[in-house]
Amino acid sequence: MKKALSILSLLPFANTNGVLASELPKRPNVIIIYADDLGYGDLECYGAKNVKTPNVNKLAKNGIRFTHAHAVAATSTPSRYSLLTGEYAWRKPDTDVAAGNAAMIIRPTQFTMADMFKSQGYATGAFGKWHLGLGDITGEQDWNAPLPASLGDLGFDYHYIMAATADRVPCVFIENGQVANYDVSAPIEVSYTGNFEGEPTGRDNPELLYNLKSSHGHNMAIVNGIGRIGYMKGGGKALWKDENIADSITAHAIDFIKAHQNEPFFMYFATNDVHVPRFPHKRFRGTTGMGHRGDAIVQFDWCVGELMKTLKKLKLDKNTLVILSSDNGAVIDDGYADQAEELLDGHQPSGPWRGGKYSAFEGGTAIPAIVHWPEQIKGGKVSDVLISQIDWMASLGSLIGAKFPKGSAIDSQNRLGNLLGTDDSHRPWVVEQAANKTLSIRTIDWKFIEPHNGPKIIPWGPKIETGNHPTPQLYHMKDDAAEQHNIATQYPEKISEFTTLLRNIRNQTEQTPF
Ligand code: NG6
Ligand code: CA
Repeated sequence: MKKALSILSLLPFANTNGVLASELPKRPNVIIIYADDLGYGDLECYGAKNVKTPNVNKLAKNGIRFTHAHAVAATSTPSRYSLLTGEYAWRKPDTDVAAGNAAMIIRPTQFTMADMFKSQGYATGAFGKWHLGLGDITGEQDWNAPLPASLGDLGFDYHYIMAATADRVPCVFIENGQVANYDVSAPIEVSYTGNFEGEPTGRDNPELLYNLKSSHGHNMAIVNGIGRIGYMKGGGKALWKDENIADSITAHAIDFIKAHQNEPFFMYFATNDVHVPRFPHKRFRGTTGMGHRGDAIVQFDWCVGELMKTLKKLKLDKNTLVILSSDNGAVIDDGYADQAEELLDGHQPSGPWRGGKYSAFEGGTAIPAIVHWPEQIKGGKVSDVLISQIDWMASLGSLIGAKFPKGSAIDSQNRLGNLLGTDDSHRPWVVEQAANKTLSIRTIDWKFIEPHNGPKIIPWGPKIETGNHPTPQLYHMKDDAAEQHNIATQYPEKISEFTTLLRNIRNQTEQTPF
């Protein structure tokens, strides 16, 4: 980490000895652009052929594109929990894919990435998909009043978010702890146990699914002609239109940038794209031959372009650190009949990796990651260094000189040099969490998957290999990146080494630097 330190010494908050404040570069703004279910192979700069992503390509060209970056988990809620707290989600109960009426999973007493930026004088904002619960008690939220617990309690000065996912009720935006654009004439009720009298459902009224039909699940409430998970009543003019979600979160994010252009800001910009229901705005429809899924990637790229354009216009582009990534790997059919599979035409959403979203194989957590910061990063670099999103909190914390309260972010290590391209040493190991909570360890050379007795293919819809096997699996990633040849029986000493390492990590109760 030596070289990283030399960069830090240029920065005012790391070392101000003997230098006038006016001579120092300004603290960088930090934007995390967090796509949903965007696979390793979904971007042009990662080899995608059937979709153009010029705005993301430009970030990669002028920044660092990582080829061995990992989300912490193969689904959204645990990945986001870990990114925002620096703690493995599997340490904490109730961090699996959350319902739309889950209580807020990160508790206000926890030190979050937003708290960290706020503690250093940053303005902080969250936009788009949340999926980490709201309010104090699951199922007890009154959506017609300010919520008793929301992102304001987690260090965000401002938020404009979706409570969970676009396929889960309530289908309304939450702005600073209350329903945005609230419609007094249509009080909102939400349930994940039973329907409200007189409300149609996808199951009983398939003729009302005029925008998208489901392929599995998604047959409860109908909003905007699309079946959802969970039941909902009311909402009126506050209900979102899926085709406008990208526009809406982008417009709010741009307003936030403009409002805070004269002070450092941290923005968590989490898109709904390319999660289901994929229903891009009509100006993106048909821009690829891949149907809604491909067009949603173009819509995502457009959002990136709008944010970058705004930064440029305000002359903030040079000193804004942008990190673009995804919360988990790719899925093709995730429950709506959007022809994602039929129209692939050779496109490989997971790139070279086996499996996809949900999976213990690499496709579950191997994700695109790009870091862009013209003031400090020369650009044009492709980095093969092994990194994990678990470290982003400690790394960004070190960049801004934040102090961590004892017991916070215990799994997050400062690997800032990796992110800025000054340190190419691999993380010694990365822990990956599959949807069924199977843990794997990835090193640059090896992949170890702990045993699990479940089915080989997800039994409830998506055609994805789970990675389950009743005995430990071991792959030599240098020769077998596609995890085809399980060589566990040939290397008993490796199996015992990884089993012990995983046990030690599981038992860890405080930060233990490598
Ligand atoms: C699944 C949903 C899927 C998606 C996923 C969570 C069904 C049939 N499938 O249960 O569509 O919402 O949960 O995805 O309901 S995540 O990216 O937010 O983790
Ligand atoms: Ca996701």
